[in-house]
Amino acid sequence: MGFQIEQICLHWLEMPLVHFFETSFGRTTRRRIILVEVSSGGASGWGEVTCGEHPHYNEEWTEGAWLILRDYLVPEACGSRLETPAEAARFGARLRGHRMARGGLEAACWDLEARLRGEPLWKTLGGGARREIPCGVSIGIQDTPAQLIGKIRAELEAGYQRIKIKIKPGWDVHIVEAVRREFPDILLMADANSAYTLADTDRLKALDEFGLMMIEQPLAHDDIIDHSLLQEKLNTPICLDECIRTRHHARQAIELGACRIINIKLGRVGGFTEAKAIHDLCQSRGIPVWCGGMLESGVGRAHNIALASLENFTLPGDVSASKRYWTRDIIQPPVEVTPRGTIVLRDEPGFGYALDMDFLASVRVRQETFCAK
Ligand code: OSB
Ligand code: MG
Repeated sequence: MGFQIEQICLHWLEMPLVHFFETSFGRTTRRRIILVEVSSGGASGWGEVTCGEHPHYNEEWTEGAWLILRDYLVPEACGSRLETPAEAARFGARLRGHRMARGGLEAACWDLEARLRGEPLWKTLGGGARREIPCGVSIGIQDTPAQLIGKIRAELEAGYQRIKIKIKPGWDVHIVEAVRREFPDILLMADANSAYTLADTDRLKALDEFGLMMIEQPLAHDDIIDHSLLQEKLNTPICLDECIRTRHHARQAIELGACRIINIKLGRVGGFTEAKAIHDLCQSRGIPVWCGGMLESGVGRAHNIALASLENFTLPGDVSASKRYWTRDIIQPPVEVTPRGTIVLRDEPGFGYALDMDFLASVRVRQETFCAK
């Protein structure tokens, strides 16, 4: 199909989270979210920039992403003709980093293509390997272990298939032990967000005892070699998140034995084109993948659902119901999870949900439109 980009609108939203989310790098209570709206022929496609409010998960943050979009990506994209949405991956290809900003624009182009074709985004992507996406939850560091246990119980009762808890030095072995004692048989994993070094090998090795599905990104955000040394020592599979930004990193990590599982995040890798390439590579090497989350609004959430319908997303992802994050989401209906702990794919064109434009306008604090004549 293809299209010419006639207009791009950037929307900056601010929305409080239902509950704070704490990782080894800090606590988030309010999200600042950039949506990218790309228009052509009377239709609009939407993408979400998934960076945090501060450059702690990676180097990107909302304010910086806005400038990268305004000063680099949007001027390059405006007026461009794309034959396929995969060509949108070229926008910003000469920049170093800033993949989440690029990914927001790229995802909007995929959504627009799907809408122009009148088909669901999962179909445009070549997904739909399953009609229901298996879902897990990511539970942040809490103020007390009892609060964590209570939250886990509530999520299990809601049907979620696996539980991920965040760990950091001082909130790790005894916490995993307490959770295991309470829930001996659940699918359980831990995410360290780069809080450890090889000097902590014994501490991480102590986690082997608790039958975790995986430990996510224990070491530095940009390291592959030390993870391969650590993986040799652990029985628990390592899953890499932060340090896999491209198919090139995925290949290096697999060849060095740095992980046995990869978390694919649409923004972190710069969009659907790179996400699909990493997915395909992992599939050919027998490495299962799952879809990570970045506390997205309904737009990014819907994109994650489409992505997670690709064949090799065999493990439950961090893709969960809107109400875990927002009292009101910007899409209609909100994303809901079945009692089986799944999200059912939708057949509407594009990302599959309607935008609640009135509510979106009420949480928008900044907006800029480009390349309209
Ligand atoms: O490491 O997976 C992560 C949230 C913000 C930054 C990093 C991470 C996360 C999550 C949340 O784990 C996943 C979600 O529920 O969206
Ligand atoms: Mg992670």
